[in-house]
Order: sequence, then C-alpha cells, then structure tokens
Amino acid sequence: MKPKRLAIFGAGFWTNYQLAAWQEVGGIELVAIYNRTRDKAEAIANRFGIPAVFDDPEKLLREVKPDFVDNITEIGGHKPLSLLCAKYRVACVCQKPMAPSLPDAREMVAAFKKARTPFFVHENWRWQTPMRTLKRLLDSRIIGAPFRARITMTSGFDVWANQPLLRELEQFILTDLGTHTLDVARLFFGEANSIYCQLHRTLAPRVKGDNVATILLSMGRPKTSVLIEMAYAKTPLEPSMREVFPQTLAFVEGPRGSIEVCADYIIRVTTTKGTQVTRHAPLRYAWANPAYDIAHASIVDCHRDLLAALRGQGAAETTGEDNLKTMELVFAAYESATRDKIVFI
Ligand code: 89Y
Repeated sequence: MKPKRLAIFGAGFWTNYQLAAWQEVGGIELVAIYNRTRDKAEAIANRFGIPAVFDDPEKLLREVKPDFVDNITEIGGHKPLSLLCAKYRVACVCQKPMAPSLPDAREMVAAFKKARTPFFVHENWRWQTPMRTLKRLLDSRIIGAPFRARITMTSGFDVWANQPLLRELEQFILTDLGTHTLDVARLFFGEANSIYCQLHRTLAPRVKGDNVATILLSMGRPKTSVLIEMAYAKTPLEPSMREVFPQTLAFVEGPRGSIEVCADYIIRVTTTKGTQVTRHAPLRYAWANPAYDIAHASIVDCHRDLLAALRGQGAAETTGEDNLKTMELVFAAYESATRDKIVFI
C-alpha cells in the first residue's frame, strides 16, 4: 500500500514521541516539518530524516502537498494551523486539547466539515492498555450496568519541566488532563447528562492556572454517577496513593460486581465467584521516555486507529466531531466551577 505522506507542525517535547510512534506504526512517509523557530525543526528533521524544513506553514502546504498533517504545536497553534489545513483541504490530526475555547473548537470542526476534509484529534488516553481492558470488561457486562465509578489521576510529577508553557495556562488542569479523563469517562459510560466541578489552585508554585479538580457527572442511560479526581500538586500522599504518573486509576461498581484499575497496570474484577487479578502492562518501546511509559505507548495505538481511517478503513474513534463532546464537558466543567452550579448538558 502506498505510504501516506505526512507533514509535521511543531517541534516541541511531544513531537519526538509522536514521530517515533508514527515510524513504529509504519505506512507513512515523513515529507516535511514546520516550526516557528526553524532551528528546532532542523534538529528534529536531522534526527528523523525529514527531507524538508519550513518556518512558513502555508508554504509547506502549498509546496509539499502532504496527504495529512500532524499538528503537534502548543495549544495556541491548534486552531490557526489546523484551519490552514482545512483551507488547503489537507487532512489534519490535531493534538489535544483541540482548542482553548469551545467556540474555537466548534469553528474548527465546522471548517473541516465544510471543506469535506478529515479532521481528527490526537487523544491517546483511551488507548492505554488498562483503559482498553476496562472498556472490554464493562462491555462484557461482567459487573452488569455500572451505577457508580471513580476515575483518579492525582500526581506530584513535575509535568511543567518538559512542558513549561503549561505553567502559563489560566485554565490548566481541565484542558490538559481533564480532556483525557473526561474522554475516557465518555468511552466507558456514554454521554453526560450533567456535570458539577470544583477547582483549586494549590501546592504548585509558579503555576498560573487551576491544578486540582473534582468533577461529578451523571452519564449515560441507565445513569452512572462518575467522580473524577485530578491533581498535579506536590501533596504529601498516603502510601496507598503512591505516585503512579501517568497511570489513571479507577473503581467501578455494578449490580453484579466491581472492577478496580490499580497501580502497576493491575486490574481486579470481583463478582460472587471471587476476585480475578490480571496485569495489563503496555508494550515497551526503546524510544519512549520511561517516566511517561504508558502514555507514550498509547500514542502508537492511537496513530494506528487514525491511519486506518485516513486509508478509508473504518471510522476513527477520536474524530474532531467526537472530541467536540469531550471539549463541551471540559468547558461545562469550567462554567460549573465558576458559577458553583450543576451544568446540564
Ligand atoms: O500534556 C499531558 C498529556 O497529554 O499527557 C500527560 C501530560 O504530559 C501532562 O498532563
């Protein structure tokens, strides 16, 4: 099959891993890279053997005419650079969070629809091995229709060291991490009926935005009550809450049993027959940063799903249209926190 010609926008921390993951998947040819600061793009081009470097994204699209672009810029580049792809009718994968506001995200999805051009969001969390297993278990109905769930990601890991721009975001925890946790909640429990959120700024010096969030959702039919706990904060944690970045933990209750996603990729399923314990570690890739292992490994499966859709082999899970529903929840959560009110979706 002819490889898809891929151009990259952005040369930051995540570009290294997204590129390595594209090479892992195969079926693509890296044709060009754009970055505002040319030196950075040149360094990545040398490392990955990309033949053309640009500091003008429009020139890249006009001259190279790639089959698709992976827009791995920081949040400020997501809308303008994705819209440029829509203008040239070049399919685009945009890094999460899709946009800094809901109207921006809606405008992006509408522009691609109008241009009849595929638009996807790179949302990798749902591709983590324990998350896939939890989804499979819930679909098997082993615990029946879940009535309550808790999704937890609380960490003292210094995410700002590798992504310093995250320090500057006024809206931090929900745009950066809430995009992931709300997306997996939708995957497991269906669409939200209502959302309530409280935010804190605490124990994270030199960080502008909110860094702790607690969300309560009513999701799906029959209704599941979903509690999402998130923090990037230097809280002295209980040993039972030990540092597991970037793992997401979960506990789901149903009428026939419960499922727990524990540290170290362990999943426990308890029914009247007893408890079954299994382990779902991610594949280890030589290029992955061990501090981000499961997150980096999940990029490969996310890319695989997107590439199949680009080849016309089925619909991707994380289309722009689908991800708009996650973005609606992110901004409904901010609205709820600001007004201290439940927001009905
Ligand atoms: O930016 C975030 C992401 O997508 O995965 C983890 C992270 O680096 C920090 O929350």
